[in-house]
Amino acid sequence: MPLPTEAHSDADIRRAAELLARANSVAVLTGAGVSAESGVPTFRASDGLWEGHRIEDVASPMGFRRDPKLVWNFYNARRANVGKVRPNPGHHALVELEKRWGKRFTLITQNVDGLHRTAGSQRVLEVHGSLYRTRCTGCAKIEDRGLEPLRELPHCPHCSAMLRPDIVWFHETLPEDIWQEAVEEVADCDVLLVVGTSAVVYPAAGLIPLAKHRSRWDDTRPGASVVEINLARTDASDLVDVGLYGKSGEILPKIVALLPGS
Ligand code: BV8
Ligand code: ZN
Repeated sequence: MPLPTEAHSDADIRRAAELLARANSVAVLTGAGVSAESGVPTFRASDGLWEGHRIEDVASPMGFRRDPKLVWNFYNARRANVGKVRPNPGHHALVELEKRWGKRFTLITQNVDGLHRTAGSQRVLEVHGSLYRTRCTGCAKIEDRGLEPLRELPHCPHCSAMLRPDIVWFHETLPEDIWQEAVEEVADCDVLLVVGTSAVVYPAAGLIPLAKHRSRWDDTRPGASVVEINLARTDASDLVDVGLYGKSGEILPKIVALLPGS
């Protein structure tokens, strides 16, 4: 786990809280880093998920066609791990923010671990799917199976075709309705919080320049203020207004504590 090379001052945290306090609508984009303190390995960290497996082998339609058992072992292992972990203060702080902004708050996550929902977040746009759901390769039925242990090669109880995780793999398009909603909310937010993501996977990472540069194609809307919370700088750091470098489980609660009425 890279040690934070950049630090942040209390003044930076206050600036982030002030930007939020003035915001009419808020959007948040999270990645694996927000779940790291809960014990869910991130993708890029040295002992990260992909180490053992090439991305292509375990998170792509080609990989599933080639070796569905390997792919299900990978996802069943992640389902089992998620069953052992709890949301951390970072997840809970985002629940508090949602309570303040209500419908004018949008939480967009690349994570499939379901920890935002487990923490109590109501409106979570899971743009890359969820470990909790299966999708049938035959009748396309999507079912929430919770975290019950699934067979090595689970089949559909309705049409007995093979099931796959209801997850967006590389080279697959994101769920249209959820993605459209995410784009609309980011194109309309006053503040975008970018938490625990390396901002390298697209189109999700494209939401950051969208928030920042939307005035290019809608001059009535000045760009949103972007706040990044990460252990270290990322591919998006040049776009952000406030960079808070440290653990999201420590920084997010500090921001909430500074909001009026806290
Ligand atoms: C698609 C589900 C159309 C699976 C995932 C444009 C440019 C370049 C490439 C592309 C492009 N457009 C499309 C591509 C190809 C590809 C892509 O982006 N490739 C990348 C690798 C360059 N995108 C796609 O394939 C997408 N689909 O484009 O469809 C299409 C259709 C047909 C044909 C062609 C095109 C689909 C992308 C979705 C894939 N599925 N997840 C699963 O989970 O198993 S992506 C997966 O990886 C995650 O969901 C997430 O999105 C990404 C990992 O990123 P992070 O979550 O950010 O995690 P990471 O480990 O990288 O970073 C963690 C960060 O947290 C670090 O910065 C670290 O410092 C920080 N951190 C750690 N601890 C803490 C912390 N921060 C704070 N506190 C801490 N405690
Ligand atoms: Zn079926």
